[in-house]
Amino acid sequence: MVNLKINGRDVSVKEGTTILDAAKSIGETIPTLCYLKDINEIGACRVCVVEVEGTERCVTACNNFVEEGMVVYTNSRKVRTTRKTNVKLILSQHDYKCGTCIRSGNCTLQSLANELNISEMPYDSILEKDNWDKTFPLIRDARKCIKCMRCVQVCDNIQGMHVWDVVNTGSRTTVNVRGNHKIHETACTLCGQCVSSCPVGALTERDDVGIVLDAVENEDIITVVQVAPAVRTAWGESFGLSKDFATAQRLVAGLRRIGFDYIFDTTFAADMTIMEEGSEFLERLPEIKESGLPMFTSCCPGWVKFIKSQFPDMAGRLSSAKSPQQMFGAVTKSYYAEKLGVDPEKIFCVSIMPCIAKKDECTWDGGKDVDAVLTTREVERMFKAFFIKPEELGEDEFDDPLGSGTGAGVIFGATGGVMEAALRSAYFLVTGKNPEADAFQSVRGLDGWKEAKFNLAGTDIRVAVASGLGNARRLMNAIRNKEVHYDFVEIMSCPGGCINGGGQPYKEDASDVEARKNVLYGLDRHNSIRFSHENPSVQACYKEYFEKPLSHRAHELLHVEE
Ligand code: HC1
Ligand code: SF4
Repeated sequence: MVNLKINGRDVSVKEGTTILDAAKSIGETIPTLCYLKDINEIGACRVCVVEVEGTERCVTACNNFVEEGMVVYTNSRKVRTTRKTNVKLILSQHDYKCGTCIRSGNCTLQSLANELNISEMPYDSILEKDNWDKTFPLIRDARKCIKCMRCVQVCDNIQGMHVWDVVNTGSRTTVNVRGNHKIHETACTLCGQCVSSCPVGALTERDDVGIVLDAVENEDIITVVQVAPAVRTAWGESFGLSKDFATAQRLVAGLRRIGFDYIFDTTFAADMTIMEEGSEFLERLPEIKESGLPMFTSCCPGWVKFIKSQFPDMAGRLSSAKSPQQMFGAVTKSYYAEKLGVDPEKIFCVSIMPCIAKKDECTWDGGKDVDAVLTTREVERMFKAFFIKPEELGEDEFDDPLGSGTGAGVIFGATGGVMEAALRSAYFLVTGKNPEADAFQSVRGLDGWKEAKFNLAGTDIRVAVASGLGNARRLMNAIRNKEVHYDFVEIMSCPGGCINGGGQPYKEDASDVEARKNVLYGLDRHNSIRFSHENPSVQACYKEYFEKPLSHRAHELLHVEE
């Protein structure tokens, strides 16, 4: 153990502990800006400076380690002055138009400037030119980038995509797309993990609230909105609501106030996906066993973009089933339009997703199924624009019949959920009997790469589940090198799955993701129906319209062309 003093208090911590963590262990706050635990610990912003007795200059606390007998001050006059100057210098390269910034209210730099009582700026601003293509789903505003390097590190080290880099030299040094390419020329998967880690408003999603509200206000248009599984577990965070209070039903009540005509649940379509994908898996199983190569899930658009650009030779092993988002749009504009007796052209289908890549997915293959995608964060902005006070909302039910989903559909939002839901129904399809609902729970949990083996009526099924694209690449290379053999593989591009999607509220730390996961498994546990094949609305949809999974009509509307 190492013994030191922080702000006059004795501290004893393990060797190799940073000054930042040592201070934290006794409840002393050192502010940070560029720091991201285990991902970006480079002291670039110099906001976490502290004074160490015997050293002339302040040192950064995030990447300097404790030493025996050290005497540290985290908020001395010298520290405050240095820290304030450092933040002012950062502000001088930042377009601090907070009144018009999407991040206003949850921007780390804005909070810091307030906390440090910075009320005037002695330095002239030097801003970069902004020439980003604003039609792209991921927006970078060069005038707001503070060169903290978080996006570079997350994209390099967690996602392994290497989209961002330090570019230019000298005073023109900045962060931008590697090699000064245009973003659409890169393999960016739109996972949005860089956006989630940006501490300011330099990286955001394209804001589509305007086109959605135009549709809502147009009386000739029927607006149908679907809510993704993972949104229900996170939407209340930015309003400071507890998980128990911020239910899907309260979100529905808020959406109704905005004026959507029909409010449905993507979980319904997740159950449809299981029917199609589960049946497809069983149909392909003989070939899977023969080739020794698995079928991959296809519901995560970041992953689909990834496999197509990084492992194109394996893209044919994706399930042909559309994602729940796209299936929902297709069912709405066929089966449901027919039920309503309206022209599908009059329906404007909106999705609320925890994801930025879904904004891209809805434009694939002709882009007819879904018309606009809003992230969970955009819903927050929409509620604020309508002066909706979520803490005063009552609960309202989803509309029928596309508004009911099973526990199996809800867990889609967490890594392993699609696999577990698919196995529950595959077991039924093979044996005619339901398994125990929790029989496949070993694929749960936030580990980046999980594997399991189950017996389906005498056949061993080897499955793997990965989340985070760095893990996905390792898994794919292992499959390619024949180091591992699986029959069915689920991959989600965001670590932990959609609960940690790039469109979710900004999180404090990893425990937020764990809490979101627990909500989804709780909803599954308490749902009276836990098998996709038992969803009465799905059963009716097949009976009245699609006949059976993998029927001709199902292939036409619920699968992508192979
Ligand atoms: Fe997801 Fe999916 S689970 S991809 O994460 O298959 O975004 O929530 O809606 O489509 O259902 C996202 C979540 C979501 C789809 C489903
Ligand atoms: Fe990298 Fe994902 Fe950001 Fe694209 S969206 S730059 S892949 S982290």
